[in-house]
Parts: sequence; structure tokens; C-alpha cells
Amino acid sequence: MQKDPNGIKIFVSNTIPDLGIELLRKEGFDVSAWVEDVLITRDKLIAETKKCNALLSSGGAKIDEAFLNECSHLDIISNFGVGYDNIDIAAATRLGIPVGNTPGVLNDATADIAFGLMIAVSRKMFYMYKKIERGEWTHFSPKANLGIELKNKTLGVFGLGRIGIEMAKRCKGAYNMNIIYCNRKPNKEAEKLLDAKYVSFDELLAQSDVLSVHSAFTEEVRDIFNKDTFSKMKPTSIFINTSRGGVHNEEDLIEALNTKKIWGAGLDVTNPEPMQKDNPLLQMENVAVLPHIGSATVEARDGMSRLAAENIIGLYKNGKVPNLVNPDVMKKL
Ligand code: 8YV
Repeated sequence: MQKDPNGIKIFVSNTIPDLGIELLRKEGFDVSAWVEDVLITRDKLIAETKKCNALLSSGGAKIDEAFLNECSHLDIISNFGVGYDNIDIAAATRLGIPVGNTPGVLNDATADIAFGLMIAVSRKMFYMYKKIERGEWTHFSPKANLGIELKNKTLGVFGLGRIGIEMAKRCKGAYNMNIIYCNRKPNKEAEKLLDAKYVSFDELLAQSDVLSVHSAFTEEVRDIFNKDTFSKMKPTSIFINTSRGGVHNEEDLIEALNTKKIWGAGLDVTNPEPMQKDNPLLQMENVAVLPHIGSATVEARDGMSRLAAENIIGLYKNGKVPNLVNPDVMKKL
């Protein structure tokens, strides 16, 4: 597809950094954007999308088959994010709608959050802060508040891709951690870079001192961290998830922590999101929870805004979506 951007209408469904919107406008696209500080409702999103040729989507309503059937006129959906589990890719492909995403630019930001959560959990930082707030910093007690050290421990990466590699680099550099990983297939380049060892899922569970999740979210990995799999982990282990909350079963995680099947957990993602303030995880000593801020840096969000715009510009200007997630769709265009 190649089309003159003039007269092409784009809807941006959330308040993204200006950079991408400016790029689109500079090319001549007619851009309208959601500007309110609340998520757009599904009905409103469908109504706005119907008026436009392309959608730059960000969070909110699921772009499922019913949504796509109603908006099958779309030339492209460009997702502001690397994870696109919010979009029914098979249905988009069937309807001939290319879907783009924004990989690469958020690797450092997300790995920093995984690394930070790991340290925060290992030293009970979030809980210690709460103790001060509650007026419980009363005296020095040598046997209280003890954390565990990370030096020379084993990091298990579930999904050694772009973000997992950055997390592993940090762990190796700072703590000389031994890296093991479990993927659909071995990543030889990453193995060389990190001296990492490819292991089975059961070995990952049994050997990790810190197990950090960086896989994409698919049905294959839904609830893969559950009662059974948590019970195969070390009682001294820390579970970190900065991928998607659906990868772990929350009830089972709470039970695994309460029954000391694992030692601690650090989460930047929950299921559902937002997490409610009465969630028992928030009261636990060895737990740290953040509100899905993996990519929340100025640099990463600017990069995401730019890449999301470039997917749309690429399609109209030269028929190529730089970060296309459903290449099969091109056969239909
Ligand atoms: C976004 C993310 O904040 O890129 C991803 O997959 O999880 C985050 O960077 C999220 O997608 C909101 O749109």
C-alpha cells in the first residue's frame, strides 16, 4: 500500500508523548488524539476508530475479534508497546490489517525495573519503608529485617530475549550471577554474550535463586507459574515478573509466599491491573509491587511514540511497516 498521507485520519487512543503525533502531522496525516486522563471506553474507542483510517492504540479495551470486525476498514493498527497480547493478531491478519509494535526502545527501562525489584525484594525495601511510615523504627535489632545477598547466585531467565538479556547483563555485571535460561529454542548469541546455559523449565525452577520472567504473553504461558511450579522452586528463591500478570497465578503466588515455597516476589505486572489496594501481596514483607512502570522513562516512552508513528508512516509512504508483528498479512494487501 502506498497512499498520500493528506486526508488520512489517524486516531491515537491514549495520551502518548508528543513526538509521534508531531511526526505524523509533519507527514501530513490528520491526527486526532484522546486527551483525557482516563482510559477511553470501548464504545468510544470503536466510535472514534470508525471515523479514522488507522489506529495508534495504547492500553485500554481489548482489540478482540468483535472489535476488529467492527473496524475492519482499518489500514493499520500500531500498538504503543512491545507486548501486543491486547490485540487478536489472528483476527487482524484474517481481516488484512497489519499490526505494528515498538520493540527495542524499552529494553533498558524495563530491565532496570526488574533489577530494581530484585534488589528491593532481597532487602525487603518496600516493607521497611512502610515500617518507618507506621512508626515501627524503634531500635537497632541485629537479627531483625535480614535480607539475602545476590552475589554469585543463579539468575534464571524465563524468556531470554531483548529485555531478558539486559536483565542478565545487569545481574552478571553487578553480582557475577550465573545465568541460566529457558526459551522455546536456544539463543546461541546470548549464550556467548552472557555465558548463559539453556535449561529445561523444570531445571529453571529448581536451580534459580532469582527467577525473572521476560517472555511474551501467550496462551501457552498463561498461569505457567502456579501452585505446582512454585512448589518446584527453592524456598530461598525470588520470583520477578515484569512481563504480564497473566503469566503467574496470583492466588497460587500468595499461597507459595505464605507457605514459604518461595522466599519473595517482585511484580511490575499484575492480573488484573490495576491491583486493588487491599491485595494481600501489598502487606507482605518480602514482596515489592509496582504499577506497570517498566517502560515509564522519558527516553523509552519517546522512543515508543516515535516507533509507533513510524509504523504508520512506513505503511503509507512505502508499503512497509518497520515493526510488523503479523508479516503474513502483507500477502493480503
Ligand atoms: C506499556 C508494555 O506501558 O510495551 C509493553 O509491552 O507493557 C509497556 O511498555 C504498555 O504496553 C501500555 O500500553
